[in-house]
Amino acid sequence: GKVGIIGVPFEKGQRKKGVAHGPQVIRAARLVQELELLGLDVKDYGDISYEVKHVDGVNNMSYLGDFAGCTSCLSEQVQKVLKEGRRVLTIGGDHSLGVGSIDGHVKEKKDVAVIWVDAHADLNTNKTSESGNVHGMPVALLTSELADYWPHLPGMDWQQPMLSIRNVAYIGLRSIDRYERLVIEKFGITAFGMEDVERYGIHDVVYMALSKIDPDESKSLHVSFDIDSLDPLEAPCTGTPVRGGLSLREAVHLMEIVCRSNRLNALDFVELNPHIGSQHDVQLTVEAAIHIIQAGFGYSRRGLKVPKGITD
Ligand code: DIR
Ligand code: MN
Ligand code: MN
Ligand code: MN
Repeated sequence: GKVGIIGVPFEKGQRKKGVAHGPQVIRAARLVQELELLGLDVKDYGDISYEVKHVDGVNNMSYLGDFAGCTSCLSEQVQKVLKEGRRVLTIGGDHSLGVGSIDGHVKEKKDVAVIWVDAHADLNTNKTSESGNVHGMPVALLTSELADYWPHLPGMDWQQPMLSIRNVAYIGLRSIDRYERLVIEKFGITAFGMEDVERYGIHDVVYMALSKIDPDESKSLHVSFDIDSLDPLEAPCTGTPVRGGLSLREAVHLMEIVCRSNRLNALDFVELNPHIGSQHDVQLTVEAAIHIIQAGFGYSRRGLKVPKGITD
């Protein structure tokens, strides 16, 4: 298998400094080497560099020009990596980058299903957001059913929402804003919160999510993984932690199941902020990140198979 890594040191989708250093600390934890140990051909495309779009602002949407510049560049880069026959690992940065990575994936593979692993639904528009932070809006920007709820967004004309909300499933939810809940109910969005993980277990939750968004087992899969889906006891370094989250074991198993589908073509890993917490906290969080990413690209807790030709 072939994998391409894209770093996105973007942090203007929210207000806390430090998320932009996510790619750097995850690479420093031997990301490339760990993936190579799985027998993968890994190419690191480095961090994206983008130009800020100088556009008129939009009410209650911070740094629209920066966001538009970053995500349009990321979309292009994701298409390029997929065209080279590689699965894409995008490392953030905050979750607003999902607009670029998923747009690129959909443009390249057309039929895409998304698992959004997060404590939050990221389903606000500029009209419903209480924060004005774009990292709380990517799902609403990406999905065609929600297109009518947006004003014209200068700088975002390259992005026409081509993903149906029926092809999106949430796992890990436990902090949903009032209007987000309304939207989830109105459109019957597939959403598994922590209550469901508690009730059914992570294994069944992942299979139920996949059977809803990809019943024919034919779509190209995209996992957009917000590290705040994890319990802050295991991943403390993130901007908006919420108690009572997924265990690292549950997150790893989620990724193992998706990996076994052989259709995981893109993984976003976002919201790790190494400027939050102690040095020990950062080490815990980065290690958790590495384990989750490894599981997504084929690491087996049963031990790796011996390659053919070594034993015989
Ligand atoms: C909140 C927080 N729903 C907002 N969202 C976060 O700002 O829209 N997403 N933290 O990850
Ligand atoms: Mn998020
Ligand atoms: Mn979140
Ligand atoms: Mn280990």
